[in-house]
Amino acid sequence: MILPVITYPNKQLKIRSKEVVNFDELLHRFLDDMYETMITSNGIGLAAIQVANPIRALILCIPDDEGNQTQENLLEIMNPVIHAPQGNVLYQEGCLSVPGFYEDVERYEKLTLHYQNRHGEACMLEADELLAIAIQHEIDHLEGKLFIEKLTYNRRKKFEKEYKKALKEKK
Ligand code: Y12
Ligand code: CO
Repeated sequence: MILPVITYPNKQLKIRSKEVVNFDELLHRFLDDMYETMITSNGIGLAAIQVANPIRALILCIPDDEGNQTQENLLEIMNPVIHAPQGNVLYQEGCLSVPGFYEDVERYEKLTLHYQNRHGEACMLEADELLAIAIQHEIDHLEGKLFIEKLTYNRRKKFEKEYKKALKEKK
């Protein structure tokens, strides 16, 4: 089932999501719906709060070298914790909850991630490049933060003006 994606400035995006405790059929069905929603929307990452569920769950599907998003590359991540972040990198980010806006954001270059999979099993991965950036972007959603909050004052002002104008034109 495709779920509606909440967009800025919806206040739900500011909620700090709660730990996942039940790794049951309901969670599995929800993760499947998140995947369908993300792929249909041309996304590479989605946090549960973006579809109005305030739990610490996110999914990522980074395209391979040919640009294909295969289900083999799907990561389902519950209760993530970042360890040993290293370096810094700038990357132009976009978000399904802030449609039509892309801006450079600074992130850690590499990190280790501890998390649980859909069965509640403890997992660990080492991430760099786009995966490391996407993990940080999605974990920020779990904290109720959007990438636009990392912009400088002037860039944020420019964003608010452009975004409001785009919203008006959509109506
Ligand atoms: C690097 C930067 C950000 C992330 C987080 C995941 N972000 C996305 O998946 C963004 C997807 C996105 C898709 C859009 O739709 C189309 O391109 C058709 C889009 O378009 C519009 O808003 C018009 C914007 C964002 C991971 C890694
Ligand atoms: Co996002």
